[in-house]
Amino acid sequence: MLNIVLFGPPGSGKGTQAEKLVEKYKLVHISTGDLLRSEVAAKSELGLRAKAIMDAGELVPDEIVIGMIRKKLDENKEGPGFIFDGFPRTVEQARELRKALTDYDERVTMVISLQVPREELMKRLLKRGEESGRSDDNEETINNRIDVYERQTIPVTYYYEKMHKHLPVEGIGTIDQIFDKIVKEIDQFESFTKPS
Ligand code: B4P
Repeated sequence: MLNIVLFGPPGSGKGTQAEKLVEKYKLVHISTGDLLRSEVAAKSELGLRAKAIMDAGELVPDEIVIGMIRKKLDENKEGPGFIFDGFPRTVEQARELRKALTDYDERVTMVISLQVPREELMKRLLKRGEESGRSDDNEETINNRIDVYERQTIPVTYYYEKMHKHLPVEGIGTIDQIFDKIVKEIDQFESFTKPS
């Protein structure tokens, strides 16, 4: 299996690039943000709990997110692999992902880590907020989401750096230019790590 974590701050292009990667590599796309938003839309108990947290720009508790991921892995265990988009966002989530994949004799292959400066993130998310009306895409919440990312999510990069799986990619430019850089990283990493 090819298991890719697509990592980066809010607005770095994870969701955007994940869609293109899924098409190219035929992987199963798991976006914890999308899963949570569908719970919110369905007004489920989990969704009602998650909405207030998401609107504040905070992270939903690890056990909720990990439960959702385990369910998705179980439903797709025969597949070609996964794109994890927006997950893991804490070191605890990264450890739990490792455990869950180990249960299927699998592991994270690599982490593509999109690098985008704060001003650009703010610009993109404010634009999306205007176009889509997403309730967490307003200036105050975006600032908090980026702060939360720096505090709670950046440590995940050190976790994967130690395993030599963290691959930074500059996330500035057109969507296609960034996609080409990501594909290059994936193919290069695969050719280095695959037994010949
Ligand atoms: P997410 O849905 O993951 O939201 P996001 O971080 O904003 O990323 P997204 O993928 O949607 O945006 P993208 O960068 O592609 O999370 C939302 C909330 O859910 C979190 O705040 C948290 O509360 C909760 N949550 C999710 N996962 C969790 C977890 N694991 N643990 C706990 N809580 C969790 O795109 C942004 C915009 O930029 C788009 O409009 C796009 O068109 C544009 N864009 C993309 N690439 C561009 C480019 N190259 N140039 C210009 N614009 C570009």
